[in-house]
Amino acid sequence: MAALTNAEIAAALEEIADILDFQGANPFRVRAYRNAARTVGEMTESVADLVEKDQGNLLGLPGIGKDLAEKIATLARSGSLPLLEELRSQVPEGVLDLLKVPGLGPKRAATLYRELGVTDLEELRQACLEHRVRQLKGFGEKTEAAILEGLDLATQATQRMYWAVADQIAQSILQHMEACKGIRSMQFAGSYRRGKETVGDLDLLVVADDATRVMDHFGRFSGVEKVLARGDTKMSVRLQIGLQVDLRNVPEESFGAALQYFTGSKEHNIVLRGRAKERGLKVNEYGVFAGEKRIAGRTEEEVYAALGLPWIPPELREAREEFAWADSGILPTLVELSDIRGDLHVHSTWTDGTASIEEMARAAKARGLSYIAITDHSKRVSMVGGLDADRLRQQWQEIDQINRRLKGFRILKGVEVDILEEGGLDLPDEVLAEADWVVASIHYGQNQSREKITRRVLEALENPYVSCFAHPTGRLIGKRKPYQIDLDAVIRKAAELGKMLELNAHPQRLDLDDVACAAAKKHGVLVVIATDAHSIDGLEALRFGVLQARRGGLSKADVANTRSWPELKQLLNRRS
Ligand code: DGT
Ligand code: CA
Ligand code: CA
Ligand code: ZN
Repeated sequence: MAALTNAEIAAALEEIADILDFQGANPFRVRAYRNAARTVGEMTESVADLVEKDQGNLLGLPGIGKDLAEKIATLARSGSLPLLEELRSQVPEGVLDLLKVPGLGPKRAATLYRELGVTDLEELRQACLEHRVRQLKGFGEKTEAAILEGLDLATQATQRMYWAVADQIAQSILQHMEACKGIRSMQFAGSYRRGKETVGDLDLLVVADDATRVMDHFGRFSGVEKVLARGDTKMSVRLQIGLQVDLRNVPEESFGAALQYFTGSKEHNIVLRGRAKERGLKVNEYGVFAGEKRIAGRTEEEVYAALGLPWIPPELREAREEFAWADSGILPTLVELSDIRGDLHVHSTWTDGTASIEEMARAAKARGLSYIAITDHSKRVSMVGGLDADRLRQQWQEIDQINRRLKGFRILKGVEVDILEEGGLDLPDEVLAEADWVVASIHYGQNQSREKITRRVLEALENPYVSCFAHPTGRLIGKRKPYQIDLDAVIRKAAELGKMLELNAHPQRLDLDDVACAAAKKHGVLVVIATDAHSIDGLEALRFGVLQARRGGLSKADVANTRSWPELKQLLNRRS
């Protein structure tokens, strides 16, 4: 039996934290499980493999002591954990979904459960609509309205999965399926292949002579909780982690057509069908047909060519501009991970990171990068020990020393300076002037009006020492809505002043999103793909950012950090 993936282990740890939280357990205990979930979730090496080699390996991970190491090892080996089973039996199914409603902490969720008997999101919606929530002590009309609004986000979050998590699952399914004899081709389609920031379900296509054997093998994948449906060529399962996976066995001569069809998007396919019709052709998941005759279908290239089109990268298939581009021969060559030369948003143990500056630098170098900017928080973020001018200058001295030791790599002296609630930056200009790279961002006053937030940001961009505006909308996918901001005005200002905008690559942020990336490109604003890594494994996020940039149609030239540092520096503050 295959071992659990990191994503599955992280989900189990997160669930323990949720239940403990809900039960009002000691916050430190809850925090320990959440931190462990984050550590495991961000790791690139398989925890199950680590455990198999030597359980002691786990003790070297940040925030994982003896007790947690044992629990993680049990999970990784057996796929379950007595503590989790025990906790699950103590709360009704569905009640934990309540915690996914933004602004609904464990205490309030527990009150709703205790006082109103609410056990899932639908019942909570009913309770809000019937105004029963506002009658509870400590809730009120405003809270009820906020919960109702948050419910939409929460419902989404229970149904869709972050791309990064879906990717871990998809890769372990592929690995499992590779052991099955007689599979000639195999590929995931759907939103996963298009690189959407969240994935509703996974769609796997195979070409094999013996569909029965393939489906039997598929059913033995360790993560399968339930077989939902099974026919001659199609099978659907639900995984324990909550994701559905559809598997289809298709004829070899139709593989390209099926791949095209099931990759979607639906909107892209509708346009494609229309174009086929104009040419007197028909296109479906079996091929392109002229009357009864199949004229294409084996490969995607063939399918697109039969319709007079070049092959279109899956990330662009959203019925936006891809057809217009294809027709005028200007489909962009999309940026690739290997184009990226440096990471310009990285934290260290000087604030809330878990690795030292030198460790982060060496890890980035090992990944093939040639520079990073250390951008720890400024003092306003007091919770994590944000840096004042003195500490920042001390940090820069340390960076000078490390730079002398490192060959073929450069650590830039940076800072993530907070844009203050009432406007202005958290550090004086004369300090910012000494930095190589200044990232400005908003952590406080996120509930202000659109005018106010936009004004704060435009002012920050006016500062001559600010290089880049980070995670521009502040959203957390499925968890926190973007703050009110006039992104168009921000993009225009950035274009005018030669400032850059960040595409924060963290899988829960991906901020800017694909549409905003395209808008930045249109205005000639350079996008910086940066990880905001708080740990060595956090550097992995670069590839999620690249995928989002590709969805926005960005080429190598549109992404600032595909350049060497000296080249990039020359473009900073260059007015259009
Ligand atoms: P998801 O799973 O919600 O993240 O999004 P998709 O895009 O993976 O959607 P899914 O799994 O329902 O279907 C996979 C692809 O199959 C979809 O992108 C396009 C194609 N498809 C499914 N249903 C239809 C349909 O009714 N019409 C057309 N033209 N294509 C469809
Ligand atoms: Ca899908
Ligand atoms: Ca599907
Ligand atoms: Zn940061």
